Amino acid sequence: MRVDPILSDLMRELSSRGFDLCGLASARRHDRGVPTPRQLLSTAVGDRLVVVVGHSRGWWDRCLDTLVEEPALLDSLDPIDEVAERMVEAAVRVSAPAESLPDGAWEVRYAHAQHPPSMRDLAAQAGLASFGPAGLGAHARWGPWISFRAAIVTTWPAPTAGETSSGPCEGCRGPCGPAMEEARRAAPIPAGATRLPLAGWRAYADARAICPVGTDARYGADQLEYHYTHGRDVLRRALAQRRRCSSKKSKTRSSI
Ligand code: B12
Repeated sequence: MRVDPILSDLMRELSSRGFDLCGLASARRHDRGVPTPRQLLSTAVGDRLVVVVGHSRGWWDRCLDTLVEEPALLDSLDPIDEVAERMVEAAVRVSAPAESLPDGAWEVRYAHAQHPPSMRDLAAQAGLASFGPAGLGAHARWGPWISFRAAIVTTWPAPTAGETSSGPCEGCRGPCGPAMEEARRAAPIPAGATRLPLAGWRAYADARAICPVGTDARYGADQLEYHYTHGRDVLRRALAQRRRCSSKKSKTRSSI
């Protein structure tokens, strides 16, 4: 079986769903640094190629579109995580039908799962982000306004070496470090936390916004608040706004 056509199809399918920040990494290299439940491979198998799935600001609109089409998703535990899962699964299904793969199916590991892989490690390996003094990943074009959603563990051999792009944080002693320290002082993160302290989220967001790279790619107000708080009310507000915009557009169209 030839890897390249399926891989290009997969990248295209991911990109058509708004995942505009994808790359390749090695499962074995990831596993070296992380504890067992978060590892991608069992010790019995050789190294495998991992497709790292992330996005910049634009993906939010795709999510809202999906939620408008399927409002029942709003009742799920975390609607945005649910949309991410549906999109990644659809991309895999369309580009790599199970019957074309040896040794059974691929495994998709989500960034939001209970024992997630280290998306920071995978993003660095894939050359998608460099890490600055605050530990935030930043991309040359989008700065820190990027998120990582999933790792698709394929049955293909891993790339022999990781990407070597230096990224925008290389040599930067930028303002994010002190700003993030300030946020951590103002709203300390308790050990084992799975959410940021709600009262302090703006300080963490400010530490991201202080980065001079990708300022035109910052998340919009609702997107930002949701990323930091996961508030369902934020999502409802964003959807209401979207409906208002589309009804205004259709009124304008009908009056032309
Ligand atoms: C759990 C988690 C958290 C916990 C962190 C607990 C802690 N010990 O700090 C909470 C909810 C508090 C949190 C907060 C934030 N997180 Co967080 N977090 C995750 C998540 C879902 C899992 C991490 C994990 O267990 N990985 C598995 C282990 C093996 O890998 P690891 O990389 O060693 O994991 C450690 C670090 O990643 C650290 N951590 C988690 N988030 C962040 C963010 C920063 C800036 C730093 C320095 C460290 C850090 O916590 C992990 C456990 O110690 C990841 C997604 C993922 N799967 O990687 C996102 C992720 C790492 N977080 C992210 C972000 C943006 C943040 C915040 C800046 C804002 C936010 N949206 O909440 C803050 C900053 C907090 C900080 N430490 O300064 C992004 C980073 C993207 C980027 N551009 O760099 C990720 C990749 C999520 C995503 N969808 O993109 N996070």
